[in-house]
Amino acid sequence: MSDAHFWFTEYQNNNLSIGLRIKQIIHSEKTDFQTLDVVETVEYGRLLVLDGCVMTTDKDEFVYHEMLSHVPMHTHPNPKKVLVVGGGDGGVIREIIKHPSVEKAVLAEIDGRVIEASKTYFPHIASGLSDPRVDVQVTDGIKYVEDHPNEFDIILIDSTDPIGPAVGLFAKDFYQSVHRALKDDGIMVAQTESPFANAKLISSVYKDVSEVFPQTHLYLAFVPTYPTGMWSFTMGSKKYDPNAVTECRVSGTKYYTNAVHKGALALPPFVQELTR
Ligand code: AG3
Repeated sequence: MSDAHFWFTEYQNNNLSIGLRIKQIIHSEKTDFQTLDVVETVEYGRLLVLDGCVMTTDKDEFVYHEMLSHVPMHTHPNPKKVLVVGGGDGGVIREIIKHPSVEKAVLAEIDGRVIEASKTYFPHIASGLSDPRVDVQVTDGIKYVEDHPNEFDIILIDSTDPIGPAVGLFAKDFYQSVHRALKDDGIMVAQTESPFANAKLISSVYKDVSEVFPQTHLYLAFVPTYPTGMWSFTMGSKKYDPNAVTECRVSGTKYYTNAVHKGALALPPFVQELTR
C-alpha cells in the first residue's frame, strides 16, 4: 500500500466521510462491547476510535471535554458530586476536578478496556482518573444511575453514537432515571451529535428532556474531527439557567471562557428550529 493511501476514514453515511492520514496503527482490539483502535495521525496526533468512529484526538480533545463539563459546572453554584456516564478516556473527569467545589466524581464506564487504553496511550487525557476524589466504576451506566437516587449535583453523559452499546443512553426512560439520580437543583448534559448530520435525533432528545426537566438548553461547540465539525450538547436543568452565568471559575482552559459559554447557547436559526 503506498503511503498516499494510508488513511483512517470514518464513514458518516453512504455519501460522506472524514479522513485523517495516518502514520501507524498503534493498537487494535475487540473488547466485549466494541472494536477499539488507537492510531497515530499526521495532523491530529493520536486518535481513539470505537467501532470505527472518532472518539477523540490529541489535538482537538479539549474542545469537547471542556464544553461538556464547564458549561454545566458553571451553571451550578456549588457542584460537589458529579457522575460521568461513559467517557472512559477520562477527558471529562479531568475537566470536572478542576473545580475546587468537587468532593467526588464518579466515572461509570461499561468498557474497562477504554479506560486502560486511555491510560496507556492518552495519559494526558486520562490524568484525572488517579485523583483521590475520583471513583472509577466499570459498570453499566444505566444501572448505576438507577441505583443512586437523589445523589448527584451534575450528571454528564459522554456516550458514543446512538448505535451499539450507547442506544439506551439516548432514551427518555434514561433521562427520567437521570432526573431521579439528581438532587433537587441538579443538572444533566448529554452529548447529542451534529445538527447537520443528526437533526432528528437532536429534536427528539430535546423533546424528551423537556418533558422530564423544567428547563432544557441546547448549546454548540466546534469539534473538527467529529462528523460535520459542529457538535451539540443538550442540558436538562431542575433549577439553574446557564444563561445567568457571569464568571469563569477555572483557569488554563483552551476553549471555555465566560464569553464562549454565552456564545455557545446562542443558536443559529436552523438549530434553534430543532428545539421547537
Ligand atoms: N464521545 C463520542 C462523541 C461521538 C462522536 N461520534 C462520531 N465520531 N461519529 C467522545 C468521547 C470523548 N470522551
